[in-house]
Amino acid sequence: MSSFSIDAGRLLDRLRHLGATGRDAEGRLVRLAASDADKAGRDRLCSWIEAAGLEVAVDRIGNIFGIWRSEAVQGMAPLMLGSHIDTVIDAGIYDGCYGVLSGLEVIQTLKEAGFAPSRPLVVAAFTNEEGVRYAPDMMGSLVYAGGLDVAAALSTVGIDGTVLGSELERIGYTGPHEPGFLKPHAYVELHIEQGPVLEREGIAIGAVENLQGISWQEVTIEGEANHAGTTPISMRRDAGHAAAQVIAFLRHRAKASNTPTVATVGCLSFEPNAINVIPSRARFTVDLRDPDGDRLKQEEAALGAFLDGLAAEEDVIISLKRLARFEPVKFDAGIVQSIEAAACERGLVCRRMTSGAGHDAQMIARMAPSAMIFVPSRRGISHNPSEFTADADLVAGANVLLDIVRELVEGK
Ligand code: HGY
Ligand code: MN
Ligand code: MN
Repeated sequence: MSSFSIDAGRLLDRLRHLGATGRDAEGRLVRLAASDADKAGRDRLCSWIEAAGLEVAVDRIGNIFGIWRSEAVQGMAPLMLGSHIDTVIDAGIYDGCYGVLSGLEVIQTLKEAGFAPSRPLVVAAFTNEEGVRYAPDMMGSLVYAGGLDVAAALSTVGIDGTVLGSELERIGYTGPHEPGFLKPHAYVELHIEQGPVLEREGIAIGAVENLQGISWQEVTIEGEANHAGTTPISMRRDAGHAAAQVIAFLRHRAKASNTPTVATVGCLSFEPNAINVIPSRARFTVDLRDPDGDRLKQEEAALGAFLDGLAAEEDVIISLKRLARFEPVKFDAGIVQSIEAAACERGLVCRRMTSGAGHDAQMIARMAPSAMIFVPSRRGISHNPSEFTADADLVAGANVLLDIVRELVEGK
C-alpha cells in the first residue's frame, strides 16, 4: 500500500479558507460566475498556485490554469486535473473546489518531493461550471473543448441582465490565451458524489464511468391577468395554474418511469406577482436528465406534447427556450480501471458508477481521455450549505488522485 501522501492539513485548510470566501451578508456561500465573490475566490486560488511555484495562465473565457512544466517536458501534452470554484446560491464548500484544490495539492506534493513527471502537470479551474448566472452550465470547459464559440459565450446575457464578457473584464479575468491552448494528454477530475450511493453502500471511492445527459429549457406561459375575486374559474386564462400542472406532470412522469430519469423545476416566477391578480405570465426552468440519450429525447418529446395539450385546455400560449443540452458521456475505460486499481492498492473499497451531476470532465472528454473519481457525500446532500464529506474521505480521494497522476506520468 502506497505511503506517499498529499499534505492533508494544507488541502483541508485551503478547502475551508476557500469555503469562507465569497459569502454574502447573510453568510451564505454565493460565488456566482464572474461576480465579485467569484473574483475573491479566483484571487485566492491564484495566490496558492503561485505559492506552489506554478505558472498561472488565464484564457479568454477566464479559465484559470496552474502549470508545472520543466524544460525537459516543455512542449508535451499535459496531464490535466481540475474542476471549478464557482458555486450555486447558498452552496456547500466542496462542490468543485475539492477537485481544484486537490489537483493543486497533488501537483505541489509531487513538486516538493522532487518528482520529475514525464509530461507537464496542469490544474484547471473552469469558468461558470454551475450555469446559475449564465446558461449553459459547464460553459468554460465547453468553450475550452471547442463546443461553444468563445465570442458567443462571452456575449451571454445572465439572469441579472449582465453580459459575461463584461463581467469577466470587470473582475480582471479575461486572459490572453485561446481556449484549448493546452491540449490535455488526459484529464482526471476528483469530485464529491453529490448523491447518496457511496455513503449508502459504505464505499470510499467511486470510479465514474459515465455521466448522464442533461436538458435545460425555460418555459414561458402567457395567460391573462384578471381580478382574483370577480373572475369565474371558467373564464380564467391562469398562467400560474398551468405552470403548476407542468410541475406536477414532470414529477408524476419521472416517478412512474422506473428509470433513472429525473426532472426538476428550480426557478419559477409569476407576473404581475400580486396576491389578488390572476398571473398573466409564468416563467420557469425545466432540468431533465437521463443516462440514456434516447430516453432523454423521449422525455423532452413527452413534455412538448403535454405543453401542447395544456395550451389548448387552458387557453394559454406556451413557448420554450433551450438553455442547455448535453448528450450522455462515457469516460475513458483505461483511466477508470486505473482508478479502481489505485483505490484497491490503498485498501479502499471502490465501485463503478454514473454521475448524476454535470461536470467539466464531460466537456474535456471531447478533447482528451477523461474520467472522474468520487468520494461520498453525507446524506447525499449537495447544492446546499449542509453539503459535507468527512476529512478522511477527502484525503483518501486526493491520495487516489496522487496515485493516478504518478501512474499516468510515471517520472523518475
Ligand atoms: O448542473 C449540474 O449538474 C452541475 O452542478 N453544474
Ligand atoms: Mn461541481
Ligand atoms: Mn454543482
